[in-house]
Order: sequence, then C-alpha cells, then structure tokens
Amino acid sequence: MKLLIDGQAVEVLRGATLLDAVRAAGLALPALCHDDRLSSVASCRTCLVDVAGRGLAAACSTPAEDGLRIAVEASRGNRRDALQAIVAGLPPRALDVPADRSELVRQCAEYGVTSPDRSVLPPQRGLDHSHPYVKLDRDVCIACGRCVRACAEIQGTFALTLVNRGADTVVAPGTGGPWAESDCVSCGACVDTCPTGALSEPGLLLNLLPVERQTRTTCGYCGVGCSLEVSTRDNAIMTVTPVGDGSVNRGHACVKGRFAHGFLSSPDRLTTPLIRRSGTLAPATWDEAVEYVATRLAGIRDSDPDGFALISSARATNEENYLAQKFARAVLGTNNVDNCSRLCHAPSAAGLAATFGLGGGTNPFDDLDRCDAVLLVGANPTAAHPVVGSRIFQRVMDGARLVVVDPRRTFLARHADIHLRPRPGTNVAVFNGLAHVLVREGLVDTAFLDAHATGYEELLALLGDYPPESVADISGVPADDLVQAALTYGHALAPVIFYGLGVTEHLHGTDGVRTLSNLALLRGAVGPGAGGGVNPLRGQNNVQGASDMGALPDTLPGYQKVLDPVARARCAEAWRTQVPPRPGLRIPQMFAAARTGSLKALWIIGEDVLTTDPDSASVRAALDACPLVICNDLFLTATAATADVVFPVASWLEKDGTFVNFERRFQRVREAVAPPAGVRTDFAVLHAVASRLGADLGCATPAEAMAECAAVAPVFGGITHARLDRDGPLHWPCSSADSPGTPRLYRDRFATPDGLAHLAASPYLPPGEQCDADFPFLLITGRRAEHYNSGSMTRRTDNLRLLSLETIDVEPGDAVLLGLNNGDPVHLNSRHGTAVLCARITDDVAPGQVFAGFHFPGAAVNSLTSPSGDEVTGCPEYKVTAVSLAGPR
Ligand SMILES: Nc1nc2c(c(=O)[nH]1)N[C@H]1C(S)=C(S)[C@@H](COP(=O)(O)OP(=O)(O)OC[C@H]3O[C@@H](n4cnc5c(=O)[nH]c(N)nc54)[C@H](O)[C@@H]3O)O[C@H]1N2
Ligand SMILES: Nc1nc2c(c(=O)[nH]1)N[C@H]1C(S)=C(S)[C@@H](COP(=O)(O)OP(=O)(O)OC[C@H]3O[C@@H](n4cnc5c(=O)[nH]c(N)nc54)[C@H](O)[C@@H]3O)O[C@H]1N2
Ligand code: SF4
Ligand code: SF4
Ligand code: FES
Ligand SMILES: [Mo]
Repeated sequence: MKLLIDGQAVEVLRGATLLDAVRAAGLALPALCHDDRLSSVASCRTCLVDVAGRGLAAACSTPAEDGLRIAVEASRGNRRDALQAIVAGLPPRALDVPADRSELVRQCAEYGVTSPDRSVLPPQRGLDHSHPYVKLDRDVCIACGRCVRACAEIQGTFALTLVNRGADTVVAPGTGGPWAESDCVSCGACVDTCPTGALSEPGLLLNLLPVERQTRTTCGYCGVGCSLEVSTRDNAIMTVTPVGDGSVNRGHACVKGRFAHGFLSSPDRLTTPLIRRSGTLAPATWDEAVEYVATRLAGIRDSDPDGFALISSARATNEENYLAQKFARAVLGTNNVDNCSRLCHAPSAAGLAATFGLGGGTNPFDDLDRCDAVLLVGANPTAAHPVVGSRIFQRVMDGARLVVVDPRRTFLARHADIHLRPRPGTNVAVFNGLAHVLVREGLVDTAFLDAHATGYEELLALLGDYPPESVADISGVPADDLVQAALTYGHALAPVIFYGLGVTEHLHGTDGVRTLSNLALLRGAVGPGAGGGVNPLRGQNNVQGASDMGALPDTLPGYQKVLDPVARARCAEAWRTQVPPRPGLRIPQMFAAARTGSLKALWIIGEDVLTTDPDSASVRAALDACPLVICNDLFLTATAATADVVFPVASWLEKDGTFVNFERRFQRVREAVAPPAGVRTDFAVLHAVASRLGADLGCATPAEAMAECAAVAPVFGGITHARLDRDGPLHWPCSSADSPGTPRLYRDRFATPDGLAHLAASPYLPPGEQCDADFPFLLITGRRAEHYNSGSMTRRTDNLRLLSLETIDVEPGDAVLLGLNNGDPVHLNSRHGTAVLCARITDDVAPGQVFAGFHFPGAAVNSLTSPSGDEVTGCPEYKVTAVSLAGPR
C-alpha cells in the first residue's frame, strides 16, 4: 500500500497502521498508550495525525489504506494538547523522572509541554512499595493500561486491572490488596512498558544517576538463554532489562534473570580461598591454595590418574567447561569428568541421539509460532522456563491446542484442552498408548516412515499390548482422555513436543525420551516432515554447553566418542599429549568409587552435590571418604563446607565467554561487573592449577578456548567469539566459517549413520520405587518459580521475600485424612532418609501424591530421594520416591 506522509511517498504492508506508515517515513510520533507487542486501545490521543478528507485519527490504531494523505507536522498542536491534558492531571514530579526512564518526559520535552502551576497539587494517591521488585507510584500513573495488557498478553498472568473512573483511573492488582499479595510473578514486563515511571524497580535513588555502562549478555540461570542488557554504575548493577531484537526471549524475562542479582554483593560471598587445617576451613592466599592442590594432584597424576575425578559446572561458560575437561584428560590423564546433565537430561542426549542422530532438541523455539498443537510432557515451564511458559500460553490464547501430560495440575495443565495425569513413572505406557491410538485411527504418516525411519514393524508388534484400557490400568489415565490426546496430536497439521524432567528423571528415562520421540516420527512431525519436532526444555543456563564441550566421561568435545581413535588423535594433536582411551566415571560412579576408597581426589566445580544429588546420606559418605575434595563456588555451600580446599569464583555476571541454550544456540556472555577483590574465574583457577602442575592448558583467553574447541570439534568448526559478536547467536551444528548454523535439524535426513530415524519398541517397566503400607505416598520433586536449584543464589536475593521456605504440597482430601492444616510441619520418611517441611494444601497434586522443591538445603529433601537411576544413563529417579507423612500430633 502506498501513502503520502507530509508529501513523502511510503509503502507499507497490509495490516500496517498509520503509526507504522509515519515511522516508515522516518518520522516519530508520541504513542503513550501503545506498545508494538500489545493490542491497541487508543485511549491517550497523543498519536493524533490529520488524515486528508477525514480529519484527526489515532495513528496507533487506524489501519493504513492505499492513497491516504497524512499531515504529521500540521497536527503537532493536537498532539501537544493531548500531552498537556495528561500532564495537567499529574503532580509536577512526574516530569522530574529521568528522561531515559520516562517516555512521557521525553515527549513533553519534544513538544515543549511543561508542568502546570507547581502550587496546584492534584490528589495524592500514594505509593505501593509492598513488593520487593515492582514499585507503584499511583500519582504518576496515566491509566494508559500498557502494564495491564503486558501482564495479560506477554506474561499471561492477568495480575493487573484499571480501577476507578475518569481522572481517578489508576492501575491496581486485580486481587484488590497490596501488590505483594497479588498474583504478580515478578516478571517485570509491566515496568518495562510503563511510559511514565509510575511502575519502577528498586534502587530508585541509584537509578536517578546516569548509567555508566551497558553490557549485553545472556542470563545465567535457566536454559532458555534470555538476552539481557545490564546497566551498571560504579561496578554495581542498576537494572537488568530484557533485550528484544533477535533474542529468544523477544524482550521478556523472568524474576530470576531480571531481578535476582543481589547475591553478587551478599555478605556471604567467598572472597578468599580456604584450606582445611586441623579439621577447619581457614583462609589462605591464592598461592597457598593453588600450591596445595597442585602438590596433592601431582601425586595422583603420577601414580593413579583415574584416582582423580572432576565434576564440571553447567552454570559455568563453555570455555570453562572446555578447559575443565581438558584439564582432566590432558593434565591428569583421566576421562573421569561429568556434569549435572547426568542429573537432568542425560536421557535426552542418549535417547534423542539414538532416535535421530544428535543429542539436542530438533527445532528452534520460534517454530512454536507455526505450530497448531503443543504436546507438553513432564515440564512446568511456567515455573522453570517462564519465558517459554508465557509463549506457549500465548499460542494457546491464539488458538493452538494444548495437551499436557503431568501428574500435577500445573498452570498450563489448567489451560490445556486435555490434561493427562499419569501416575509418576508410567510415561512409557502412556506414550505407547498414544502411539497405539495413532496407529488404530490411521493417523500414521506411512510415506514419511517409509522414507525416513526404521523399526516400524517391531513397534507395531509391541503396540498391540497398549490399548487405551490397558494403559489406563497401568497409568490411571482414563482411556477416553488418552484417545482425545492422541487425536489432538494426530490431527494437528504441525504439532510440537516440549518435555522436561518428568520424562527423564526416571528409572526408564531414556525409554521415555525414545517412546515420546516415536510419536513425532509416526506423525511425520520432525526433521524432513512438517511440525515442530521434539524439544527438551534443558535446565541449566549451560547444561547443553557443558556436555557439548565434552565434560562427559565418554565423549570428547562435540560428542566425539572417547572410544573413537580418530577423535582421540585429533584432540591429542591439539593438546600435544595422549588422550586416555577408556571412558571415565559418571557422577554416581565417582561417589561409589570414593566410598570404596579408589577415588583419591574429587574436584567439584559449581555443584552443590550434598543438596542436589539424590540420597544425600550416601553422597556425604562419599565426600567424607574422599581424601581430597576441592570446590569452586561463590558461597560456602553444604558441599563446600565439607571440602578440603575451596576456591572463591566469579558468577555469570562477572565473566566472559559463551553459553549454549536449550535450542543449541551459542550466545555471548560478557563481564557486566568486575568480580569482588580476591575472586577469580573458574577459567583462571584451572589455568593456575595446571600451570603449577607444570602443564600448559594453552588458550590464554576464553576466545582462544572457543577457537581451540572449534578446531577439535567439527560440529562447532565455524563458531568464534568474533563471529558471535559480529553476527549474533549461532545454532550448532555450524561446521565452517560460512555455515549459517542449523536452527532446525534434519531437514533432509536424520544424522544417524544410515540417515534414518530409529523408532523404539520399548515396553513399559515399573519405576524403581513402589508405595507400600509403610510408605503409602508418592513424592514428586521439582521446581518452584522463585528459587533456583540449590538456591545458593536466589536465597541470597529478595526472592527470599517471595518464597521463604520449602513446602510439601498435599492434596486437600489427604490433608483431612492426615489432620493437616496449611503451614503445619510435616515429617516425611522414605526408605533413605527423613525431612521436615511445611504443609501447603493444594489440588495441584493428586490424592496419594505429594510434591516438594529442593531449593532449601536445610529442608534436606534429597535425603529422601533414592539412589536408583535411569538404566541407560544413570540419571536419578528424582520424580518417584515412596514416603510416609506425619503431621503434628
Ligand atoms: N525457577 C526455577 N527454574 C529452573 C530451575 C529451578 O530450580 N528453579 N532449574 C532449572 C533446571 S536445572 C532444570 S533441569 C529445569 C527443569 O524444568 P522442568 O523439567 O519443567 O522441572 P520439574 O519441575 O523438575 O519437573 C517438571 C514436571 O514433571 C512432572 N512429572 C513428575 N513425574 C512425572 C511423570 O512420571 N510423568 C510426567 N509426564 N510428568 C511427571 C512434575 O509434576 C513437574 O510438573 O528447570 C530449570 N529452571
Ligand atoms: N530432589 C531433586 N533434586 C534435584 C532435581 C530434582 O528435580 N529433584 N533436579 C536435579 C537437576 S535437573 C539439576 S541440574 C541439579 C542442579 O544442582 P546443582 O548444579 O548443584 O545446583 P545449582 O544451584 O544450579 O548450582 C550449584 C552451585 O554452583 C554455583 N555456581 C553458580 N555459578 C557458578 C559458576 O559460574 N562457577 C562455579 N564454580 N560455581 C557456580 C552456585 O553457587 C551453586 O552452589 O539438581 C538436581 N537435583
Ligand atoms: S511484574 Fe509481571 S506478573 Fe507482575 S504485574 Fe507486572 S507484568 Fe504482571
Ligand atoms: S527465563 Fe530463564 S534465561 Fe530467561 S530470564 Fe528467566 S531464568 Fe533467565
Ligand atoms: S498511542 Fe495512539 S491513542 Fe495512545
Ligand atoms: Mo537440571
């Protein structure tokens, strides 16, 4: 469509507004009630323009039409009047807000609008500062409603509303009371869109000073990998705001990435190395600590390299993980290196690689936009991947169908078309049952299978055992619901699967991943077919990367097998030393070796194993038995407190490197603030110890480490810091400098040796733990939105005001039977240990099942969980523990 804007011809696409057309002409308009991401209300009138032959129109909401002639300059006075009318209702201090924090202030300056007579004060409507992160100044609110729409349309929470009438209209939490008691989940979207500063975040005084530096980086909490802009002054963080353009998060974020950075300056922060002397950890210099560790490790290297093991951190950068596995292999001479992927999505890596060829998710997250049905299995993204949770919810509000498979009634389950609630540990039966119905109803894409898959005959033979009625007996899922779920997935044109730990953290987690992947293959909804594929919601900020870098006992960087002599030779050449040929120990095997006395030293980089690994009593026994335990952490965690040496290290906001998010996307991490005095990066610590051992790890900088990794790992061959800085994120595989990366895998063929996907005919097998008369309840463990894993960081921020203790969710009927009230202490016993938690009575959980987080070490939830783990990968069965409950007597 062609329009004339102040005489200048512009062309815009169908669906554009006059505001778009004016912008296309290179002109700007105030638009105080408008945000491109939100629906339009056209209430402020600050965007008025004159349309020839029609008169004044609100540009934000008037559709552009071919041939329209728009007068922008001539209508300036109308916009000025609208601004003046808004300002007339505000106290003068509304125009004292710094210009970079207030669109209103900037537009008033542009239009020469000033505050009315300073002696005339409009009614004081007051502040609501009850919430730790979102502050409301009602007097500065212009009732544009952007916050209300942002909360509903971006975040999907509907926490806000506009109350009162006329000039008294003001934003308020929908629940009526103070903000702190509202439904707000502290995502910050309302603050970001507020055009006046009526909504702001803490540190107001600091924020009145100009920003000194802005650093673009990647969030260091979860695997979504949100792009964030960190504003700092005097080496302190002022604000962290989400980045829009080209980011996975599209300008949105969550309470952790956006607000939970207070841990940086916690008084608990470790700032000096510690060495255990006469039983107690005492401060030491860096020289002393490095010397001590190197001397002890030299003895092990020279006598028994496999007496050393290293747990690398999925919280740390790729470059640090690359260096950590190189340290174990090239300096100590052992493949005993693993990372917390073992506790998390190791079954995804194994299952997806066996089925499709590569161990990562198949599609970019943006493919969600073109999918018409979502199958969400064993994942609660609303809490654990909030930006993903919001986007799935948006798609559902836009009409996509949603099937949720989760024993608990999560937020998205409440909004699903169909919610299947299997008994924990029965996924494989449910997935086989869904496959059975796809076959029975003729919803299998046989042409796709003929061209791209093997194993259909074997699968068909197995599926005969899984009619919906049998699956109902095993899983408790009603047969009709199972059929409806299969029909929804099967009839969709482009269905997508997202899944989480509810699939992997089981005795048969890898079977779960494979039988779930079967559905996408049967339907032809992955790789060369249409549809959004199969996508694990990987957990830690860099768990994908830690595994990619080869911090695994059986794979070198880029998933090259330790057993492959060609791969070993490639690394040996770059590292100028032999690579040990035998795969190393997994984390549970490391602990077992420590308990039997064969492990002489364990270096734990950024993992609080005593809090987060299962069956804490056996972990403690392992740490106690191991002669040398070294920890790198920001804090003296439960694990660090048992160590012999502790190195104080920098966090994601204090260092340089890259992370890989859940879509296989390499993204830059940049130092926004310098670490406190005395603190070093994991990168520097590894270098220091290696050099004291007389070894040179090479790669002096993170950029050089990435370059070396690209040289030894063909799948990352084209990835360099320089390129990421210049062109932005890259999805692996990216094998050369001219490869654009691979957001969507397997467009032509699968990556297995025969190019075909492999359907899995895996029968249902029962979980490791079963309830009985002594342990009649089934405990599920998982995430709370406010805290992150061990909680070492989030408990040292104001998130503690949002959630201050661990609770046990109990179904209302069970609570009556047990005589429990909300907040009562509940004594839990399992076959492995005990814990005491406060009751939270909710119908989120089914009768006979209870749910707890594991974010408070004092609550000791992992003393309850069992040592059984996935038969293929050893991933712990965190989701199924038989427990008994006793309330106060
Ligand atoms: N706020 C917050 N965010 C986080 C984290 C955090 O600690 N806090 N941790 C990060 C990490 S490391 C990870 S790995 C991710 C994890 O993210 P998710 O995988 O979403 O996490 P969980 O809450 O552990 O488990 C997901 C769901 O599995 C369900 N479930 C349990 N058993 C079964 C079963 O047998 N079948 C099915 N179908 N479902 C089952 C549970 O009810 C739960 O709702 O989150 C990351 N993000
Ligand atoms: N019951 C139960 N237990 C579980 C789970 C469950 O669902 N249920 N989930 C499991 C899963 S999926 C995971 S991933 C694990 C996570 O378990 P952990 O990895 O132990 O948990 P985190 O709290 O993420 O991080 C560990 C430590 O790393 C430190 N840290 C942060 N950044 C850095 C850094 O850059 N360098 C170094 N050196 N340290 C750093 C933090 O201070 C923290 O103490 O928990 C597992 N435990
Ligand atoms: S912070 Fe997020 S959840 Fe809370 S009111 Fe604002 S938009 Fe809604
Ligand atoms: S969704 Fe994940 S990556 Fe994004 S801000 Fe929250 S914790 Fe960080
Ligand atoms: S921005 Fe157009 S009416 Fe408010
Ligand atoms: Mo995880």
